[in-house]
Amino acid sequence: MYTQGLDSLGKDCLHTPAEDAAALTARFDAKVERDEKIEPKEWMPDAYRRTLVRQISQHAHSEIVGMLPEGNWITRAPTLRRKAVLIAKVQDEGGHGMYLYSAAETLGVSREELVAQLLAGTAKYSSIFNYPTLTWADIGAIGWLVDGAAIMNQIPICRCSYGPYARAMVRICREESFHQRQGFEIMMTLARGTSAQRAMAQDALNRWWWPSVMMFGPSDAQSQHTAQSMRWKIKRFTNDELRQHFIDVTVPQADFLKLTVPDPDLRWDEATQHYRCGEIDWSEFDRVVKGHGPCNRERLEARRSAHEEGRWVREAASAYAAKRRTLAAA
Ligand code: FAQ
Repeated sequence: MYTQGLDSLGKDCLHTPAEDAAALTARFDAKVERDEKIEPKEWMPDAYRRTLVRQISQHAHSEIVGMLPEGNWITRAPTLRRKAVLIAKVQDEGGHGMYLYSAAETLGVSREELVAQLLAGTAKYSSIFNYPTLTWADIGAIGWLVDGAAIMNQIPICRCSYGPYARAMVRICREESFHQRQGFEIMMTLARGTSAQRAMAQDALNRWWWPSVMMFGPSDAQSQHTAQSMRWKIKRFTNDELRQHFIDVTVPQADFLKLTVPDPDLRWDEATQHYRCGEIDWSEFDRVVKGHGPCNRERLEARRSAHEEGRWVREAASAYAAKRRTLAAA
C-alpha cells in the first residue's frame, strides 16, 4: 500500500535551489515543532530520511531475528495451550517485521535491499536476540523482560514525527503488551511452582536481566544519534531515560515474583525516587553488537537458510501475481 507513491517520492526535493532548500527546511522544522506528522511524499531532509531508514530497518530486522529464540521452543512448549500461544506470539513478531519493512519502503528503499543487508551481515538488529533460550523459563523471561523493554521503548515511538512509523507502532504496541503479559504469566506459574521451577525462573532472570537492560542502547553519553533524533521527534526519550523507567517498573515485578534481580548494587534511592543499578558491562554489549555474541552466527545462518528455503515460495507468488496481471490486462 505504501509503495504506490514511491515513483514520485522526494522528487520535489531533488533539484531544489539553495534558497528553496532553506525554506523547505524551515517548513519541515516548524511542522515537527507543531507535532504534525511528516508523510512519505513530503519534503524531508536527507539525514532525517536516512535516520528513519536506519532505525526502522534495524527494528524490522530485530522483529524477524527475534522470532528465532522463541521459535526454538514451539515444539517443546509444555502444554497445548502454551504451544498455541507461543505460535501466535512468534507469528505476531513476523507481522511486526512486515509492517516495519513496509514503513521503511515508504522512504524509498526496497524490502529486498534491506533483507539483503541483513543476510550479508551488514545491518544491525537488537543485541538481545543473540542470546540462547536454554529452558522453558527463558520464554517467560523474554515475554516479561524483552517485550517489557520493547514496549517501554516503543510506546513513545507511537508519537514519532514520521507518520507511517508512528501508526505501525500503535498496533505493534498493543500486541507487545499481550506478549509481555503472557511472559509474566509464565514466570508467575514457575515462581509459584516447585523448587526446581523456581530455580529455573531465577536462572532465566539471571541470564536475561543484563542483556534486557542493554537493549535500550548505549548510555546517553555514548549514543551517537539520540540528540538529533530527539530534535526530529523520532525519539521522544533518551536511552538512559527509558532504561531507568524499565528498571523502576520491573524491579517491583521481580519482587512480586519473589525472584532476585542479579545486581548486588541495585537499591532504591529515596532522594530521586528511582532504583539505582550497578555498572553495566558495556564491553559485553559491544562484543554482541559487533557480531561476537553467543548466537550471532547461528541467527544469521538460520535467516540465510530460511531465505533460501523460501525462494520457491517467493518465485511462485511472483509468477502468480504476474499471471493475474496478464489476465487483468487481457
Ligand atoms: N542492539 O546512537 P544510538 C523487540 C546501535 S524489537 C544492537 O543510541 P539510536 C520486539 C544503534 O543502532 C527490539 N545495536 O542509536 C520483540 C547505533 O548503530 P548505527 C528492537 C544497537 O538509533 C520482542 C549505535 O548502536 N527495537 O524487541 C542497540 O538513536 C520479543 C548507536 O546507538 C527497536 O529497534 C542494540 N540493543 O538508538 C521481538 C526500537 N542499541 O545505526 C521478538 C526502535 C543501539 O549507528 C521477541 N529503535 N544500537 O550503526 C530505537 O529505539 C533505537 O534505534 C535504539 C538505538 C534505542 C535501539
